[in-house]
Amino acid sequence: MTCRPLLACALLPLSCFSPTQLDNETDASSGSGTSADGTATTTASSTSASSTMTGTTAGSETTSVDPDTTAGSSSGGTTAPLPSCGDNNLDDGEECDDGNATVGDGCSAACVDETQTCDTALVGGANVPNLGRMVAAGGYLYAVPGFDTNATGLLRIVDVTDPGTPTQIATFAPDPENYPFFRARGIAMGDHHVWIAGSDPEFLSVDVSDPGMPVLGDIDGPNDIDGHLAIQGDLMLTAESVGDQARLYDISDPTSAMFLSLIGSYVEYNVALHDHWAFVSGGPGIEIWDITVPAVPALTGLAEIDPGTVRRILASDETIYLASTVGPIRAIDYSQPDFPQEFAIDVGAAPDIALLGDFLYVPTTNGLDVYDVSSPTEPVQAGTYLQIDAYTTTLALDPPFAFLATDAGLRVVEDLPGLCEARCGNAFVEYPEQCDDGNLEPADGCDACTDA
Ligand SMILES: [Ca+2]
Ligand SMILES: [Ca+2]
Ligand SMILES: [Ca+2]
Ligand SMILES: [Ca+2]
Repeated sequence: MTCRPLLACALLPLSCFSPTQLDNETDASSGSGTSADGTATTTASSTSASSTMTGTTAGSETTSVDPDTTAGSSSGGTTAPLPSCGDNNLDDGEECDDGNATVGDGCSAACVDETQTCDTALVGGANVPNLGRMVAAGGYLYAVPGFDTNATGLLRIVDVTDPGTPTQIATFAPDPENYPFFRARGIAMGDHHVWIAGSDPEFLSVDVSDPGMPVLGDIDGPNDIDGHLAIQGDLMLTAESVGDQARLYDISDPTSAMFLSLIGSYVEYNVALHDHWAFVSGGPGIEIWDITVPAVPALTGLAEIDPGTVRRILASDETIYLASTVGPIRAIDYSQPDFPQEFAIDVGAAPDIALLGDFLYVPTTNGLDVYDVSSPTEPVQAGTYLQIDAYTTTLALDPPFAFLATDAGLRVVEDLPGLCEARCGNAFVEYPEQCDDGNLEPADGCDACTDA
């Protein structure tokens, strides 16, 4: 098991010094990009800086990673060797100093800790069946049931603070006397509250300040059928699969959502929010609405495509991504919001996707692919994990982990590109590095983790 140097190791101090990692170093220094457990780590030759991980949108699961807080990280550029590295004294800027210039003994010739690497691996799983939509935050996973609604409880809360052994700690359902027919579909995270869209009524919020003791916040809205929702800040957009328009709410008071406006033309099945834009998929295609004034939304553009049944719609600053029942993952350029244009991307087909900064996560039949979409029209495969023993239906991200709901239960993969930051000098090739020889010396074939 491997860790991000700051985030994961703070959470998992014992996991950061697994002896198995030493096995990786031979492979890593030879630049093969294949870890000891057989995980194929594709290291593509892209020079794009891909460490910007703010402004995340994964459905409505919002996570921010500030790369500036990760001290000592460098995945490119020119990093001068530390003059004091190798003097057996831990100096500023050194993660370790074992008094030698040997690579592969746990402390590299650049005084970078070799035991902490972005070594993509399956770290855990649990037989939590019938997981539907999920959102992950703060060491907990919140999930609504999948299509088989025989599962106990509407909302399931899984403790993943030890990702090797996820444990369901609580369930929640509204009072069955008053809400006998409530059925959940979409889920998103607000401020200390999980919001669930469903049917009869439209939505509810659950206070998860104490994840082991979930408490009903709000429950309201017109009757809906199998709704989805998106949250950004204090705004929530809900949609349903049959008829009617999407609805925008102010959820600054999570115990009392305030209706603001209607969005969309008709049959608005799935929704996304990004910046001051709302995206709705429905009968006419993908509509782009300007919600700068949330109470008075304005239809700005329409991509006239057959969206099918949209499982997930996500947006970055200029690109919309769709996972639907129609064909492969699709992308729409909305840099001109009044003239959105679909363009082809080759990232496969999947029932769900997630987006974190410049990285798009696409489940495969037996795992998960990661694409660098910093140039959206030319996605670069940045990593993959292909040893999941079951078919993935939905996913959620909470760095450094990706959580996959499969037909065999929950699976947890860690340290995929975008969920783990590359560190030049740790003798392990991590995306977007082209090499890592464990030193920062130039003119030896690997200079600043770039082939030279
Ligand atoms: Ca030193
Ligand atoms: Ca050493
Ligand atoms: Ca490295
Ligand atoms: Ca070198």
